[in-house]
Amino acid sequence: MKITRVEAVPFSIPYVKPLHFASGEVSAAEHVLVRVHTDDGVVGAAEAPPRPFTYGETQASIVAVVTSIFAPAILGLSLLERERIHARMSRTVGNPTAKAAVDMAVWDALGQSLGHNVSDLLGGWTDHMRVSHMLGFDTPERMVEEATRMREEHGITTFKVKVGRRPFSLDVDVCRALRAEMGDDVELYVDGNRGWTAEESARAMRAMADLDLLFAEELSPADDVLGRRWFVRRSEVPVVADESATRPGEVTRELLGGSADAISIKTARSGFTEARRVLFECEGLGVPVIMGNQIDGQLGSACSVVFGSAFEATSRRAGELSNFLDMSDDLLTEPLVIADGRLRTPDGPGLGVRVDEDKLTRYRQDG
Ligand code: MUC
Ligand code: MG
Repeated sequence: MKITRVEAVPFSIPYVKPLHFASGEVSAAEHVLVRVHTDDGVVGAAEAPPRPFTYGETQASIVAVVTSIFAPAILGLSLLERERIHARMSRTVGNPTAKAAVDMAVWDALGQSLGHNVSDLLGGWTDHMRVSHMLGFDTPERMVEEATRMREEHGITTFKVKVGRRPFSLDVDVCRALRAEMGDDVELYVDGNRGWTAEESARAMRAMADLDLLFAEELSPADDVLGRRWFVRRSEVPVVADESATRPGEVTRELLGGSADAISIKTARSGFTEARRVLFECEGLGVPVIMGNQIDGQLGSACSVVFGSAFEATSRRAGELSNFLDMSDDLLTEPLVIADGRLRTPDGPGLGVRVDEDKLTRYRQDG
């Protein structure tokens, strides 16, 4: 079970429907496939989605840090030494999605070597998650249309609505239209990606006070510490920290400083090893968690459901697992299927999914 090689393969798959939100937009999945090889021929895989507007990483920076720093740091270690692998990568600051992909590829290889699914190794709570679909910026009519299609085709009844940056009256109109057209049974929450000021956040939430929103995520800038506390004290709706709480230390600061009531856990930026730390910290403090999405492809979404279904606290709420539906294609041999509003945890050893080599050849960008 010794690590002999770590690969970082950049690939690009176009989106059929680009996603727009307050901090940026994504029109192609320009991700990096990370593969960890062992001396007994096992290959673990995970994907890193570069999000420069959130973490400063690019596709080229992920390839560079994985191949020039992380690979030499972990070669020769056993798959069982996951804490040592984590510690060696932690010597380098930042680069969260690059570290996470290496970590999850190691877990995938470990699961395959032991003949167990990673979800069972992590916690084995359940075999599926309810799915929440993220609605990007558009007109109220088109956002209602997309939500209706997601409910009809996939049974999804929980929606995260992107808000912020554009005039907040438009976002209020969107949420009002969704509640009116979709009815009282659907779950709605909003994510501002830091696009409003604290005062705008308060005004927008007052204007939507009758819409029974579940959560309000990252509405104002992460650095406006006092503004965020001011808003949290006034908000009737629980406030979720996403970009402001990407690591255990930041989670502590946000929660104990009174700037958040709940935490978004993203395997794409925490891997499984650090996502566990965030989860257990939140459980210890009695704080709700949501499985978030880093605009992942199917491999990344498989990682989210593997982790989310492993624990009671992460599977209690719908997880954001459906962005891959907007992509024109993907890398897996067996596509993930969302039906009856649920995504099943893939069966089988490791992550339970495999990369299709022909597809990788078609989409890889390194020659
Ligand atoms: C989300 O929850 O914010 C968009 C930007 C980002 O960092 O993640 C996505 C989704
Ligand atoms: Mg968010």
